[in-house]
Amino acid sequence: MLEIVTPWSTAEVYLHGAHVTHFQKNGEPPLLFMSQVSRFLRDAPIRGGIPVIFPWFGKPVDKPLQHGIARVRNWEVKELASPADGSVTVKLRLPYCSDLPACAVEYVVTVSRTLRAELVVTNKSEKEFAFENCLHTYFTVGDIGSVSVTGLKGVKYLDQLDSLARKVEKENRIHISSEVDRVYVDTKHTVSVHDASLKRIIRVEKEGSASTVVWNPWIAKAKAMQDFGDEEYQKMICVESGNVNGNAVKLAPGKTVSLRIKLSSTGLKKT
Ligand code: TA6
Repeated sequence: MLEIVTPWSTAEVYLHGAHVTHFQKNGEPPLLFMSQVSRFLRDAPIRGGIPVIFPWFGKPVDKPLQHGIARVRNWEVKELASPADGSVTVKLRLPYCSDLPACAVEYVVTVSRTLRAELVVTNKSEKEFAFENCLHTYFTVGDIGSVSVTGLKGVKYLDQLDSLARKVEKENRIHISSEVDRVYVDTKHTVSVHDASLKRIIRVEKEGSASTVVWNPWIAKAKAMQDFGDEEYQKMICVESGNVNGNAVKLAPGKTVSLRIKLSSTGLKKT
């Protein structure tokens, strides 16, 4: 695990899954949520932080694992850089996987006042490589009941709790009062998490992403997950950025595609 310290923040990145498990600005609560009962096992994903989902999202019938293989493989450090501006950049590489088409997969994490992450995939094969990708980010909130999510009004979504029924977001401010598991499609919008309890607004900016997933497991699913505390649903929300379902990537031979997120936070405006 790499521990990163900058003049403004701290972060942690595990080589297992290229998994960012911690990012915290000095003087603020952690931005990323980590389950207190996460497993740290070779063949299991870490629960919390930013799981790197690649090359599929969810659990296709013909696939052995939920959410792809990248998050349960050991990545290699390709480069560490700490330029004069005080930021720290970590570049990781997914080693060759026999169960993947020939591709080069890199993940670049840049820590400063903000946290930036970029998943870069190059198709090294002779055929089109179709895949899904998603940076499945868990955010810390003070109390899920005092949270609202903006930036998705009018966006179409697939309701994972209703057999992927296609719906349209009607709310300017989405409040969470039960399990929510929605794949918003064809959206490049920045999404904000307004946390009245911690008095902060988290911004999730993205590039190279047409899908945003919003998830909170709520009570029953929280109890059903072994690596997630029964009450932890009150302290987190996932706002995930990627290309899933109908937004899956179709990468021509020799081409490269990037999925980028920039996570930042500011104090709530005094009203
Ligand atoms: O983020 C949406 C989702 O697909 C949910 O359906 C839930 O399964 C979540 O991902 C967590 O998946 P995981 O495999 O990490 O337990």
